[in-house]
Amino acid sequence: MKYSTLATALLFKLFLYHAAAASIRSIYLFKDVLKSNTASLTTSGFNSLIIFGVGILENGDIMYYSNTPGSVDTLLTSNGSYVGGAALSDKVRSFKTAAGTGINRVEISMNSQHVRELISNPGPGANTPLYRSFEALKEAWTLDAVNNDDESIYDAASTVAFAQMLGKIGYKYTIAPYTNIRHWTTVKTQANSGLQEPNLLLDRVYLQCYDGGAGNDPGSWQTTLGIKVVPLIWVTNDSKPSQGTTATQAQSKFSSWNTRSALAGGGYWNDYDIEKMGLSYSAYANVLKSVFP
Ligand SMILES: *[C@@H]1O[C@H](CO)[C@@H](O)[C@H](O)[C@H]1NC(C)=O
Ligand SMILES: CC(=O)N[C@H]1CO[C@H](CO)[C@@H](O)[C@@H]1O
Repeated sequence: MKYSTLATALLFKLFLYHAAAASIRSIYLFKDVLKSNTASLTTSGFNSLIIFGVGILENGDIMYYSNTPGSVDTLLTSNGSYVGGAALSDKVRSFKTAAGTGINRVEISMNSQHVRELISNPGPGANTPLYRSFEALKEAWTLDAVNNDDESIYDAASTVAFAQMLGKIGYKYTIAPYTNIRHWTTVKTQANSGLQEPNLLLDRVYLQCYDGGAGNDPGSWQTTLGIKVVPLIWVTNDSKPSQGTTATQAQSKFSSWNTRSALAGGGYWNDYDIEKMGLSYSAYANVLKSVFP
């Protein structure tokens, strides 16, 4: 009796572990979420959406920057309250609740502007505008994680303090490096100090393997970082065609990387180009489903 209870508990743990360890199939949302094709984004086979272009202002408010013609920048929080409007919160919430959705994780992606200054003064306390802004936005958008796409500041101490503040609010923290592996190794090691799977704070690494990061080898990054990575490639694009990757080319890139060292999943930069270039969400998502089931 005792033994079988124990066995059941162990099996359940094993099941949970595998459920939690499902491969990551991600795409960055560069296009205004109010204008992109939500049905395709949620039902093509992706499970993780990362909303690009969110930023912190000098006073700790959060802005959603427009990257789409005809859209305007939208203030999301003001002095710790959500002010982004119901249209946006309904849209972002729908990613995980729409009929037939495969999305189980939504992240926002930002650079590190103003993080160092705000973490130094007034600090990461629960009464600060910065803390309350992230708390309000998490609630309004039902977010799971904040993605750090710092490509210029690289201040490890404030980055880790910010990540820990987000962890207290209930976010996971993720990174999107293209270079500076030493910085990211420091951040990962400090953010996850004393933590084990599945309770890691910094639980995902989306590695840019295009443009400035075109030479990156996901296998060697994950060996150095000590955590599995999710390589990102850029879909066919008319601004830097040389960095564009068709679904067929993506299939061979992802599968050859994954054969050499088992990865956490794969992902794409970005939805705007898929729609602008008239490409198929399903074709790109099917590649991820086949290499990272
Ligand atoms: C910001 O919010 C705090 C907490 O609700 C409040 O005490 C403070 O007066 C507000 N500041 C401004 C400028 O509205
Ligand atoms: C993500 C990105 O840089 N997309 C670019 C693709 O090409 C168009 C047109 O050249 C640009 O406007 C986009 O910014």
